[in-house]
Amino acid sequence: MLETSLADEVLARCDELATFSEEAGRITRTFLCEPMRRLHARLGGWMEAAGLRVRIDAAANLIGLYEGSRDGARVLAIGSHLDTVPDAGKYDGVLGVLLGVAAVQALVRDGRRLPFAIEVIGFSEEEGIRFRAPYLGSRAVAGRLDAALMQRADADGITMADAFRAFGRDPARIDEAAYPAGRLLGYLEVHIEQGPVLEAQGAAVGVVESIAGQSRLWVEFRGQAGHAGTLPMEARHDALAAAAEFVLEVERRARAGAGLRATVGTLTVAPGAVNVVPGVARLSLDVRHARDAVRDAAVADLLTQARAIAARRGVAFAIDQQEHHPAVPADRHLADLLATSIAAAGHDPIRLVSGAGHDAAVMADVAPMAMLFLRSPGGVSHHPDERVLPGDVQAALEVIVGFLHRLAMAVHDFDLAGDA
Ligand code: HGY
Ligand code: MN
Ligand code: MN
Repeated sequence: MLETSLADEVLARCDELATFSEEAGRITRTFLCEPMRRLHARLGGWMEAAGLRVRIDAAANLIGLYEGSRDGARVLAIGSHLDTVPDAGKYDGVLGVLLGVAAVQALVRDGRRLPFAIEVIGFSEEEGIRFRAPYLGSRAVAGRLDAALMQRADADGITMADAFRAFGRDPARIDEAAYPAGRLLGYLEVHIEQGPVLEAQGAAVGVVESIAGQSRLWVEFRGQAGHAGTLPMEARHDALAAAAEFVLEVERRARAGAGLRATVGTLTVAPGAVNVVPGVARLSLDVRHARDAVRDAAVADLLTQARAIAARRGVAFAIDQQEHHPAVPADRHLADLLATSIAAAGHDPIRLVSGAGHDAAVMADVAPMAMLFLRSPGGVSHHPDERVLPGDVQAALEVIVGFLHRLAMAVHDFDLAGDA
């Protein structure tokens, strides 16, 4: 039985990292921001003290290496993200990175080297807030970052290339973040569930079977601005009224589809004045479902509805940006190994689908992927009230360490750990 002290340390570290924020009194840490640089120094220091060799890669991911028992051993990456949504909780992303560090601390304490190396990765970007594109850190590590994204600007007009330069990274060298083919033995991500399933089952932890697909779109209704006092109601082409109708349609459509989630999370109005009829309304649309065909159909329906609303109101409708990420299954063997480790730690090995997106969905493209979830009290996440239970953190740590030992035995039996 692992001591509680490592789990307590993980939670104390989550508290401390929550203070690295772009906003006073709230946790907001977007891609390549200044607080992230300071967070790297603090977390990198903990990694070094744990026995990891630390580097910051070309995509500003923080990576700590724990060598395997022999040279040229392949790498098990244990990762999650260090960025946050605006006004975030303390655990989304960060907890998984700190549990990876704690697992290495447990190995070092027991004097164990494994037949594979471990790299604990704190991904630089996952939430897709600053540049409206998610998974940037893991996309770079997977060699899947589209170079055209470098020219995309944030809300202040700063391009991603310039943001990299300001952070001390050369955007022209982003390709160097990609792992060489065959180097990764697997990828493990540990994360809070962010939903109600484990809590409803009374379970501390669970194994992710698959990660639901998601579509993210940014769309625009363009009508005609005008004088709020003089423009007759029947002569208006109010962009916000069209957007409002669409928002309610999004809610109605998602409520009608089992397992469907659809959200309008941003809405901006121009020119944006009390006495001007809105000329332009821009909004985001996030659509999720475990089955890609259901999500695709919902997106298509909603776009048809948007065009119909626009036509009826004499406003234009256009899609500004869109990204679609398919559902991703976990690797069956690694998931089974996690389930065995959960059972060995005395817990029910519950399996569940992740409604949230994770770096694991990208990493699954280049390595066998598994995810361990911790119960989220109240299912609360993307909110400052996000919590975890100390006993669940301890259980997760015990499961991770058990998983590492089982994986070590499996790769030893099949001699999978050497150079590919
Ligand atoms: O949006 C998501 O699902 C994740 O939290 N990035
Ligand atoms: Mn998140
Ligand atoms: Mn997350």
